[in-house]
Amino acid sequence: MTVRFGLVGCGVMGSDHARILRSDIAGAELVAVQDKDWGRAKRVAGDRCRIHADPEQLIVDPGVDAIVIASPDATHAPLTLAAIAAGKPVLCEKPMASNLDEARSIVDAEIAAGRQLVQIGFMRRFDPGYRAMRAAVKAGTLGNPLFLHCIHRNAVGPDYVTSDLVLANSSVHEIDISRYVLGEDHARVRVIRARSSRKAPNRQPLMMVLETMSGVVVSVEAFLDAQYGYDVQGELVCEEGTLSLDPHPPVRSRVGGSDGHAVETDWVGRFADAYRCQLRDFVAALDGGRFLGSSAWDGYVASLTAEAALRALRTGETIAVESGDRPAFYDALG
Ligand code: ISE
Repeated sequence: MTVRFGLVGCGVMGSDHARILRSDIAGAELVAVQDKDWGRAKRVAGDRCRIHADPEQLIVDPGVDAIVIASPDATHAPLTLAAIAAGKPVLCEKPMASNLDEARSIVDAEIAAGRQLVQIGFMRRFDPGYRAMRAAVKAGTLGNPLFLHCIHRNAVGPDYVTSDLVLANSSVHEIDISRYVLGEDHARVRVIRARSSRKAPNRQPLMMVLETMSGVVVSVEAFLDAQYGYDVQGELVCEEGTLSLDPHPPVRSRVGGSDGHAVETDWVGRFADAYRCQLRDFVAALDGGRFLGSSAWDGYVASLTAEAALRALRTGETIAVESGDRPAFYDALG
């Protein structure tokens, strides 16, 4: 079976998804693209696929079987709803929605459609390190988990990103991956601001602290302006030992008086394998398999928790996370 893909958004992530679909995924073909910048769409399309001026047109194109959404965040929810209405499976970049009403409407629309159509691009669920952590928690090999420490540093964040947006755009990854690794929801959240770096006076590095229902403490440093590179670290501390992500590339260099590993410049390099596996498994799910990534419900809970974190940031208080019961539709998906 060949799945014919339509891609909405040809920026950094969209062009990487296009590259992966073309070079790494058996059973996938990129047949149509859309971007509000025609020149950018043309560069990604090459001479091998159709270009649509309008994303909704691409979604209903009868020659397109499945959609990848990598357009700006504010468009994610309306386009995901359009894909559900067209009955087409959709892999949508995070965050799933810009507000909770939108997020809930996606969950409701998918349930009404009666089958799973939505996967959210929380690609870290396909990273082998986080997978190993989840497996250890499930099997209890190191005893009960006590802490999950996360570090999320970008080299240089864009100017428009405020401290608020850091939570919705970056820390939302840790919100999702913590639920994935620990297998449970969060109960409450607080956020502490560090002083601003002189390199980025318009925002503050943040420390988010989440507590899970069973009392595991999750610490998340979110620092967009670390200068030296893109650095995601994680350590799971259990009763009988710890597991840490190994963020290093496979080679180590000795050069110019130093001995060590290069640091990636951004998430595309750091999570290259995860992005590839995410698309490979998405295609496998469309070919009769099971969706292994974040569901629309996971996307909704991530948005809800990010909103609670935002309130915690603004008020300085500890805020309860009240996601409510997972609909039976999602329980049945496993
Ligand atoms: C970016 O939008 C991403 O999705 C990356 O995965 C994340 O690490 C980065 O902080 C975000 O800005």
